[in-house]
Amino acid sequence: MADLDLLTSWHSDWKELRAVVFGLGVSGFSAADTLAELGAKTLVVAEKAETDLLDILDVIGVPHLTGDEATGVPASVVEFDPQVIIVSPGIKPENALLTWATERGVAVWVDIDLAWRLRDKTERLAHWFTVTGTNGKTTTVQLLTAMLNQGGIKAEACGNIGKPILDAIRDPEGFDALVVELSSFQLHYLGTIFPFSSAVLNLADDHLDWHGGFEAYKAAKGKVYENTVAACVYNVMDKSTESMVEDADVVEGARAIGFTLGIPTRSQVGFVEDILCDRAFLDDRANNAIEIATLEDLAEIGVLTPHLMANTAAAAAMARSAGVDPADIRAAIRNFKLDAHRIELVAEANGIRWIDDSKATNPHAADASLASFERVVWVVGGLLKGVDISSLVKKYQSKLVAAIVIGKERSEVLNAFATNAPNVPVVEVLAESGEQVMIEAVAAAHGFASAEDVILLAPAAASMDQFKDYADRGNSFAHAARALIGDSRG
Ligand code: UMA
Repeated sequence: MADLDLLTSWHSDWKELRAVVFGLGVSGFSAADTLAELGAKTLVVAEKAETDLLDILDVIGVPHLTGDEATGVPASVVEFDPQVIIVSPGIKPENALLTWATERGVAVWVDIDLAWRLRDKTERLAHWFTVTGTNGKTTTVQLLTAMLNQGGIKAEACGNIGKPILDAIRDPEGFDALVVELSSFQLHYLGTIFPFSSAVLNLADDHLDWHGGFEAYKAAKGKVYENTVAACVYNVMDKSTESMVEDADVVEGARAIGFTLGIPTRSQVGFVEDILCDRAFLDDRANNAIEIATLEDLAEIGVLTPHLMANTAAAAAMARSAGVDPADIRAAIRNFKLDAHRIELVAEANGIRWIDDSKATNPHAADASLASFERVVWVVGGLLKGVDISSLVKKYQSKLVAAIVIGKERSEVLNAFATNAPNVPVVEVLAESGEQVMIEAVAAAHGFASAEDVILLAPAAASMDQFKDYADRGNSFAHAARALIGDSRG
């Protein structure tokens, strides 16, 4: 048996460790592959798994249990007698195997914990910049990565963004900085790490069914600030993020740095008219500020929305905490392009704009999207994840030309309109799944729109009930819209 307390380095002796990797998606596979490389005794347990991943496990000699064999507390796991379970973030905490582990005193880590212990693989010991929040995480992580790289700090984006952190850790050259997007799931399981700088961008209802309520969700997000070394970056316009910083135990000398769309006070980054300014990382911050960029620079990124401004301010604050020069931050902003499906203009004809914000998988994101336009035909609905959209419907009823409701289960959304916006015309899309949903949704939306209107896909819900993922949903919308208006891109 290995002593877990001694396993704090890539160069420790991992051979005696007995580890179960629970889940074989992206993060589970990277954990199993890493443990195999370290020579640890590893068993993979996954209810569902792609055969090509299982084939690779066979090649590298890692045993696995799948299907029925992997449900509940499998006898072979009890026999294997693990010291630690590396859990995939999507697995719910009340899972039987995790309950068994906790009762037996078996440690439960997420891949981020393993990565922290292994961070000294190369001589380049990267600083970690951790970013969470309900919305804007991915854009902020990408912006910060670009700013650090522009400033000569070799940085890589990883974590919930899609590249497992253990893949970044195992890069042969290593990095000076890892910009780690953390989901509330990963944070729920996370143990102790020491981020250089950390940020919670905002907090609103999401994933409440997974966490079992808002307080538990908030508690998970707040963990991102624990043990921060240099800067805890919070949202001045969202008091709950500031209170999380106040509640966190940080390393002595760490500073609380706010970001805001308003005028920054001391120790904040924000906007003075159309200039993004730093009043945090300069000696004379009582009387002075440094110009970082203008709104004209930010508009180079894409449609200039309040949340894009907020994400840029947050990323700039974190980059400044690492000493990146304002001129490098401005250059990174000017060269940056948003990913697809984030308030993306996908078609335009007869003065009607078709906007794909399929990434708006919760009401908070859809709120930011709806706030950005005047008159909207709204394509809404999908997997609601235990969240209520009534207040959103009420808030925007006056700018809604019509609502087109998609999703397998539509009654909650339909009720929200009937109760809160009875005058808004509502069309229910009856197609079951895939392309056909969007063909019908787009035709219905077009029937209501006139010049100057926006037809907005911002579903406020996840996509998996009818589509492969949010990208598939957005692509289906774009294809159907272009086909309808005769745009040859199809
Ligand atoms: N599994 C079980 N039992 C369960 C649930 C899952 O055995 O009850 C197994 C499945 O059979 C499968 C594996 O677990 O083998 C899937 O694991 P996972 O769902 O944790 O997904 P990964 O592929 O490991 O991807 C995860 C993140 N997914 C989730 O948190 C759901 C990815 O974020 C992340 O990019 C990746 O790790 C790398 O760090 C995705 C996401 O949707 C993009 N995140 C949510 C969000 O952003 O809202 C939180």
